[in-house]
Amino acid sequence: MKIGIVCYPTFGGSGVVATELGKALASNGHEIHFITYSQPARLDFFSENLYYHEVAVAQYPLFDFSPYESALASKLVDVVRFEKLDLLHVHYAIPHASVAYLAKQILASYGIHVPVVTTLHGTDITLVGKDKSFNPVVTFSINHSDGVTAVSENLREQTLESFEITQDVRVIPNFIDFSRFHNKNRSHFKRAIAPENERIIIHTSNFRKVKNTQDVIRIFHKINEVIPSKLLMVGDGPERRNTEELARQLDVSQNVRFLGKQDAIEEILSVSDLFLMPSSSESFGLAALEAMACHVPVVSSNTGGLPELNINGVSGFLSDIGDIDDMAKHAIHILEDCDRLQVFKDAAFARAKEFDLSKILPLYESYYEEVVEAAKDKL
Ligand code: GMT
Repeated sequence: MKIGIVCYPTFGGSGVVATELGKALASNGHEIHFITYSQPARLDFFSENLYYHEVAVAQYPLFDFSPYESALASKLVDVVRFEKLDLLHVHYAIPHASVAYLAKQILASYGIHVPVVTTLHGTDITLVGKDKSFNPVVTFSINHSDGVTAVSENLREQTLESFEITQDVRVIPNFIDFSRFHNKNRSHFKRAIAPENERIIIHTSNFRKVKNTQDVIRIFHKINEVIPSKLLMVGDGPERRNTEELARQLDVSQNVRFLGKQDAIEEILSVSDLFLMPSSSESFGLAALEAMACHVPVVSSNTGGLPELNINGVSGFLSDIGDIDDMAKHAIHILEDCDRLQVFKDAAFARAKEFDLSKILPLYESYYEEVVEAAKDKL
């Protein structure tokens, strides 16, 4: 199949899922065309089946806001027409689903009918999409997509509750590529970070408010009172400054390292003993799945789709949002005993195996076929 993929090309989860999906589809023989405003962060290798089309937005003194949507729609029309695509798969509803709808209408005027699949990733529904200023457009473009997927059952339910949806929403969860994410022996790195063999705790995110990065510091502060430990904070974003400040106030900075954005996240996960994810909203929790694939158990909040990934008492623990004491208690329980820690590590890995790319990729492929066939019947 010839598939166009539209996504945010950043380190965010939706862009990562879109890029990894495109790479996997290309390896399976599909021709994949990424259409984005810059090269996706993880689109870092050459494959004969992968194409990248950059969306350039014209600047003009009249524009206070550059008309990205118009530029993207025009690019989609151009790529679909000249590359003869069979399907467009857009990730993150805003603005990609409505732009795809516009492109589809323009293409129809040329006698070209291309079905559109929209994947909902989380904040496009749970935070941004609910805003009155976007709601009618999000509702319309979901209802006028030829196929809609959500990354968890919880996100599907939230979509149906928050919008007047007349369309089926298929759940296809996030996935993990074990050829990249697996436990690597990095003992030299572990020794450098934890010279006294302290436990290594990790958090990775884009440091947005929903990630509750200050709670990570508060939880670590409690753990560190009982268990010799180090905390690695990976990523960057708006909350980083406040989070660093709190680490200083609580006098734990000597045991906390802010590593900034890192490409080889699997290397850092491989030396870690516990992943903290106290988010106030999380449709799936891809970062937690990446940790579990590297044998790292997860102490998380119980929000959104997290209970569908992290099995309470097995791959880690779930607590109410903001319940720092409970999260610290669970973390200490996992970390204080070597044998118990190993049991949790094995269980986290076993759970991650259920989201192996090889299991999830066929779900997308068969969904694409279903959508393309149904669209042909409608003509
Ligand atoms: O949460 C992020 O850091 C990025 C965000 C995004 O929209 O790119 O991730 C969302 O999509 C991921 C992939 O489907 C999910 O695993 C994340 O849980 C989800 N984030 C939220 O819902 C807050």
